[in-house]
Amino acid sequence: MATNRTFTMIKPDAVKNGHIGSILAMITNAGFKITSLKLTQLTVSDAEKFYAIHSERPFFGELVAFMSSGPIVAAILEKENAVADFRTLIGATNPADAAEGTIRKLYATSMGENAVHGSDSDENAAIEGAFHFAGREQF
Ligand code: RTP
Ligand code: MG
Repeated sequence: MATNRTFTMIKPDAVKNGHIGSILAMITNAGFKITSLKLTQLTVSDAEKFYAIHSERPFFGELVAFMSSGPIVAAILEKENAVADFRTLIGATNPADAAEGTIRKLYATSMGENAVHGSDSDENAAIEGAFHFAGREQF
């Protein structure tokens, strides 16, 4: 299996609730290497661009408002099979369906406020990483 990269955000709910350290520890303990990292905040326009794929969905307005509501942690992560393994580590979108021991099971509060983002493909991981990090911030 090739080493590749995924992109994640610790969402505003988890930052607000004090879970940055615990979530980063779970990520590194699961074998992911952090190659970019920062605390930042999305503007409404940034959130609309980042989640443009969901612009026709009924929850889009709520999603954009939530994702721009406070600071987030953005990171690029490296590991073998990074995209799929990270989605396993975070668990299902709805924390009620997330497996025991996953980040969302532990820290998400609802379907909308679900603690973390994980890219859904290698292609989107590259696009999302470049959206957040300039070349000199990528290691
Ligand atoms: P993400 O992109 O954030 O990693 O989450 P995901 O792949 O598991 O889920 P996705 O279908 O891509 O949805 C993106 C985010 O939109 C919010 N959402 N709310 N209220 C709802 O029915 C609903 N459905 C999705 C969640 O914050 C989800 O993570
Ligand atoms: Mg998604």
